[in-house]
Amino acid sequence: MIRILRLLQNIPAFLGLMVLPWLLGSCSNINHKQSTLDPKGIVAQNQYDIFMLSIWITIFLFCAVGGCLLFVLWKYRVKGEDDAKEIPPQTHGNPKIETSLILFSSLILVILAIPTLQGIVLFNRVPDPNDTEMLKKLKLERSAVEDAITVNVTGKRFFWVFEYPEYGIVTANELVFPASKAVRLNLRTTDVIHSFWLPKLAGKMDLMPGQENFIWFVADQEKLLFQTDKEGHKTPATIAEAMPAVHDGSLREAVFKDRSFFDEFDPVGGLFYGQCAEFCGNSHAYMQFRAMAQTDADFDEWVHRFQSLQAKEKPEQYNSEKAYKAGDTVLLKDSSLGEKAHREWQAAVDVDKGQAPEVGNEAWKKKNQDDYEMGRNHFQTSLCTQCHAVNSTGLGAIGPNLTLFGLRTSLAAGWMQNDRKNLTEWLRDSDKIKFGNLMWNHEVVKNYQPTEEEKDKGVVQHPVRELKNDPKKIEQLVTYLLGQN
Ligand code: HEC
Ligand SMILES: [Cu+2]
Repeated sequence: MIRILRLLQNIPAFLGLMVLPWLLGSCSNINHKQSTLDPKGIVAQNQYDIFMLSIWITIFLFCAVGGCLLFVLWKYRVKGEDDAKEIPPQTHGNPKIETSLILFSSLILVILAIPTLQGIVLFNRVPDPNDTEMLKKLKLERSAVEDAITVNVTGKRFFWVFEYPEYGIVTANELVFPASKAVRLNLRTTDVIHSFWLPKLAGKMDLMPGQENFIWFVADQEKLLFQTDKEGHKTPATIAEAMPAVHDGSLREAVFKDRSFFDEFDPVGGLFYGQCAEFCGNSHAYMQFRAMAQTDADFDEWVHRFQSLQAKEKPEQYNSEKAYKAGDTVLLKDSSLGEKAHREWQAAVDVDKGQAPEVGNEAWKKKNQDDYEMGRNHFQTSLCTQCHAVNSTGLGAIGPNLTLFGLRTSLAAGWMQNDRKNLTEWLRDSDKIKFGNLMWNHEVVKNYQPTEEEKDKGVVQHPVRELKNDPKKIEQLVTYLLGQN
């Protein structure tokens, strides 16, 4: 009986032994998308080094204390029947051992404190370009910190706004940056506390209401030059392969190729995955983002494309009193697209006064396909413009900026692949995909009062919630949105 009980006692240990290989197995691929143990930049590397130092110290302590314990258990074990009856001499304390243990523990704390404090200083600001000693120590080029770029990051329930104040441009959910430069991030929130976590590059920092926090990172270009297959096997890659351009859609192509959205490994070395790491409401887990390293030339081109769209004057209504130059764009009502709908026309040559754009007039060309134009019109009439800016910065907008949205790889804050199918689902019923999201649940939508005209047509709620009854409209909106590229 006792034997059986003894055996039963060992079951947890047996189970533990069986689980161990599985646990170790899951640790073997530490280069998955959001791994802290796969640093690719100086700041993350620094945090990793401190972490590993404390790991090694704790492993040493574990072995030292455990070893002493085992040694004592073995040395003073009961050897014979008589042994058990004799009580060993009783002593109280040992000043020598105790003092040396205190000193030793303090020493360990000091060993941990020095790099930690150094790390906090490093984390706190981009190194001074004139501090050559520091730059040498960090193996950083002077230009990397001298030409550092600034991004104002705003956390909103449940997505991210990325503003580049030096360039006057705004985007959302995908942070594009030059791999050769340091990136300063000013972190703010307009609602609750969020936390910016970009594990492979920057670590983690909270965004607090009424406070501006700060974080910076710089990628280690050498470490980005690889590609990863679906199983996590890495192969070396050229710059173009590791950092495909965002501005011409190459990165989008690379990410979508032979990859399903939830695969564990990032296909190219220059792509990073981030996450909100502070519970901020029901869709918190889906508040993700991406950071994309680019060559200097590709980054400049991306900025240039944004600038040309976001600074540009909106096309004006056609005015018959005005002459137009080749390339000018105007808006003119076109009932073939729908009641009250407008079309963009582009002058093919210089046009005199009074030559209104219309089909058959060679001087003007339709700027876009009909479906795109209809989508653009729905975007106004379905009140998407209440919350979204397209081709303008619209910094205070309630929703993500949709300029060049067709170049983005992900949808709904990194939560889905940005393709026709998912975008259609999103517009049909976004609450089903991302429960609690503020495109469906914002008070602007919830408290919407239809106009008399809308009531006559049977509309009872905000047009965003009516979309599911109109697949054609959704299709045209999708064409318009993905056409922003
Ligand atoms: C009440 C404000 C509001 C209205 C109206 C609205 N949206 Fe949104 N939209 C949002 C918010 C907020 C998000 C971010 C949702 C999230 O990811 O949590 C969003 C997200 C999106 C996204 C994904 C963007 C990204 O970066 O992933 C698209 C596309 C989009 N909306 C299109 C539309 C279209 C088309 C309409 C009109 C039919 C529309 N929205 C109307 C607030 C709104
Ligand atoms: Cu969150």
